[in-house]
Amino acid sequence: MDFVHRPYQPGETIAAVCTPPGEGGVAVIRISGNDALLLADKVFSGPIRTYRSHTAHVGKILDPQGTVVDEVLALVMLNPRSYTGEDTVEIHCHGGTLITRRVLETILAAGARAAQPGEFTFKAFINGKLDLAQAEAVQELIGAKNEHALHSAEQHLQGALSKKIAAFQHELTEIAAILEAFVDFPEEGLEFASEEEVIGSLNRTLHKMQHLARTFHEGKMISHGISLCLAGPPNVGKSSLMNALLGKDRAIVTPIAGTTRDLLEDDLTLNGLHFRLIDTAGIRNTHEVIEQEGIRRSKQAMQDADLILLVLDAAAPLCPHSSELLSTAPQHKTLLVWNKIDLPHTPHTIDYPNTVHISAKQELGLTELQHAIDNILWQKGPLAKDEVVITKLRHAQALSQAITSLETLIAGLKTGVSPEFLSSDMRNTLKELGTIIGSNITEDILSAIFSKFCIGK
Ligand SMILES: Nc1nc2c(ncn2[C@@H]2O[C@H](COP(=O)(O)OP(=O)(O)OP(=O)(O)O)[C@@H](O)[C@H]2O)c(=O)[nH]1
Ligand SMILES: [Mg+2]
Repeated sequence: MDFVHRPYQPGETIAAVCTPPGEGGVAVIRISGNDALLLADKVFSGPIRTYRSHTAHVGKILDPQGTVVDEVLALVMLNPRSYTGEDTVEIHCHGGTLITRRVLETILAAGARAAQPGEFTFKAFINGKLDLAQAEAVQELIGAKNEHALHSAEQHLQGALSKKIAAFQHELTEIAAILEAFVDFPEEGLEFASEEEVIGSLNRTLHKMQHLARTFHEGKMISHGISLCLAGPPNVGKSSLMNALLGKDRAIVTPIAGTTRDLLEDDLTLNGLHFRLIDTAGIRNTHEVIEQEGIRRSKQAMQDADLILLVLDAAAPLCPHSSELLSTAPQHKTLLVWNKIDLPHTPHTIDYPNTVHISAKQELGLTELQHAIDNILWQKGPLAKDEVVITKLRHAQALSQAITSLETLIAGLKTGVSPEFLSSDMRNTLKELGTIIGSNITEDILSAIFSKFCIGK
């Protein structure tokens, strides 16, 4: 990530294609920087430098010999009213791969530098148009694969997460001032507030921070999707259930036990969430080498999955493998699915926290299954519409560090540790909160964040 590390020239003019590669009606090339208008003026047929901000103009892109490269629409956005906060010209040209490249080459030949991945958003960040959490939300918004993820990314982009963090910082900064005074004049004790008031106030902020941190459970599901593993003994109908959920004939189904040998994956959207569905080989004792490897993978998949559908045959007696799976599968993430209820059967009397009865073959009970999945996932109830959730591991880690420092600070106040320690804990708390929105951030973290962006964003 060159542009983060090398001495950055803030106003340098860069250009890149912002639309996805391939053929389309239009492609957009963005030019941003101090010389954006000057450069665009060199290649555009009209007097771009005289255009008012936020106006669009039809014209031609001309190469240095005056040959027409393409007929385009030029959109002028003067600083600071642009995405990057700099003078920006967007060229809307025809959306072919070759023609787009020619237009871009003409602009680069006129003196623009090719933009690095994420560099427009990086400019927006350093020019104060977006804080870091908002810049990351841009990437989230582009990558959103379900309604929940989109909603959360929009919220973050509008600054909902940043506002929460800023509110924590604000509340803590007031106490920090009291603590600093305490460090300077320890003999006078805590001034302006009693110790109980300070502890009470810190605890209130701590609880809000803990509440936000806990939303990472939901946030992860929303942004990364959920891995859902179908596991169980052979022949119970795991692959049949995979097919029923997907609504297509994805996995091979036969009456022969041991049909599925390998992991089989597909994507599924259920109730606005993205699932990665994984069908596995039936678990049993076998001497067959291929099947053994399949079973090893099944067990690994169960461990890695966010959620397990443990499928058992309702119409057959409980086999030793079923009993073993029932006792070893982690209950908090396992839904017991009794399949084949269309066949004559006496219900098994097994007490398991989350249980449903279905027939994958006859597609009975699938709605109940969906509800049961939802209940396990949203154990704390569905998200409130305006609930701000943490979706990024980076934010979750920083928040968790901030919480730890704050807890140490509160414990220290109660036990009367030396004031220097208190203010050092406070500084750590504020520092960690700051990294979420982009203060005290190192170049390496910036690189890691912006290198995930695509070119043109
Ligand atoms: N009657 C009835 N038969 C079912 C049902 N679900 C699956 N079967 C049948 O059970 C047999 C095994 O189904 P699969 O879906 O291949 O079972 P599996 O668990 O994937 O089996 P392995 O891949 O061998 O581990 C097939 O003959 C299915 O038609 C059901 O709900 N009712
Ligand atoms: Mg199977």
